Amino acid sequence: MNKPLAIVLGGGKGTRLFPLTKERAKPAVPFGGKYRLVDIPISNCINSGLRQVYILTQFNTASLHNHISSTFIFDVFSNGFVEILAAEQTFDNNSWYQGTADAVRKNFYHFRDQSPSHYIILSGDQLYRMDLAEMLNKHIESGAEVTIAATPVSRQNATGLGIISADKKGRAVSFIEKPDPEDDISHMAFDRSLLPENQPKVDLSKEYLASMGMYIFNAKTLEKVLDNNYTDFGKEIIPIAIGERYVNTYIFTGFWEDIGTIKAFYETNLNLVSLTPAFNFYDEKRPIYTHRRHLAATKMNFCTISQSLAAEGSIITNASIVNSVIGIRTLIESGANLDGVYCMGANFYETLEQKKENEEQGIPNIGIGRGTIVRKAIIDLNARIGDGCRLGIDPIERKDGDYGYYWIVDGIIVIPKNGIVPAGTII
Ligand code: ADQ
Ligand code: ADP
Repeated sequence: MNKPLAIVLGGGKGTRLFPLTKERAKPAVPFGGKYRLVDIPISNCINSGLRQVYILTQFNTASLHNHISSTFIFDVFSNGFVEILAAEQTFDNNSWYQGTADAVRKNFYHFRDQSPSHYIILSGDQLYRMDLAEMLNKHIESGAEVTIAATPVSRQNATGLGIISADKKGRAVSFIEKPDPEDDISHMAFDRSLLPENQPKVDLSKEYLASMGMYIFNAKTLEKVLDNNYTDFGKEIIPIAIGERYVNTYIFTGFWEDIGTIKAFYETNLNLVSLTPAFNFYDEKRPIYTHRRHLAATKMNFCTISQSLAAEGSIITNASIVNSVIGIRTLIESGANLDGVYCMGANFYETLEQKKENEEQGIPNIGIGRGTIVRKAIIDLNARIGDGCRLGIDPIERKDGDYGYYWIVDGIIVIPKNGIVPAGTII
């Protein structure tokens, strides 16, 4: 009987999503108003019938632990689990995971206990909905030792990804990790007869097959290909395996987006509010699961809100909001004006006593203050944006960098978790 184990690569040092990963492990970064990044790969696993999932992360944080333990609870008969394996908890600090392959290798000891038949290795920072069971079936039918999920991309996008050249049957024959823009890779263009008929059509400009960073390995094969000191799948393990073994491709042409940088994260969140979002969170057959919080419905008093999402538990008063994602428990005060904002919301509501203390200390309450205007920003959890602030609206230079209580990344203003922006601030 097949016994696949899913392994979610939950992130290295998290520098690409900094400062969202300043105080939390990457899988716990809030996404889409009410989810966490890790909900996406785990939901794909559950919707594909995979219920044995490990999350590999450099470090665990209370937010990740709370989220996983209160969200993914299986009944006693299904043998399901979602377990976090953090480098710093299982090994000395000096033996942090050196890369994706190293992270998997260091945890074989846990995986072997499950006697898996296959390992399904997934990235923790991508948005997609894919039937992993179908990929596993194709992998088994093909007789391959390894299968790489691959998606068609243009030459321009090929630069940031691993590019696979495949033969007429879809077998991988060579691989280049992140080719330079100047490299001539035209010989790697794929044969369009490989495109699956039951999936969305592909634009002609997408001539190359990119690795989606998702792999299925026969369990014995993974043990063999990791029996060395190489640290990375994309840079080392996959190209070597292609040279030595039968490595197949599984082509996927549906929506798939890497959201591991601030820019991609911001754009993907804001795309959710477009009239026809690229990713459908409204699919009841294959939902994205998240923490059940039992929050009250969002209340809107005298607001103008258009093309925006508001997660539950928020109270929005006399505000104008367009093109924005409003996360759980967000309090927005009168006269606020948001455009192009992902506001993650808050972990808790402040009590009247806490609000009184804030006033005495001259600290704004959690939420967005009266008359504050915000454009093109990510506002992390529990941030306090005072009254009358103007963020991202005045014609001033905003160079990327760390400005203490805020960051600018790729031109996007980021207010870190628990950040305090005093009343009247102009950024
Ligand atoms: P990248 O995404 O650039 O390319 P990498 O930085 O290794 O590769 O990240 C892969 C996944 O592993 C991410 O989810 C990341 O968070 C996680 N990760 C990174 N270091 C880790 C560590 N030390 N411990 C645990 N998890 C870690 C890869 C492939 C490309 C492919 C793209 C598709 O190498 O070939 O095209 O993914 O996005
Ligand atoms: P994250 O930033 O990733 O959301 P946290 O660890 O800050 O995670 O929050 C986890 C839990 O801690 C939340 O569910 C919330 O109930 C609780 N919490 C966090 N901060 C406070 C606070 N200041 N007062 C009361 N509860 C809090």
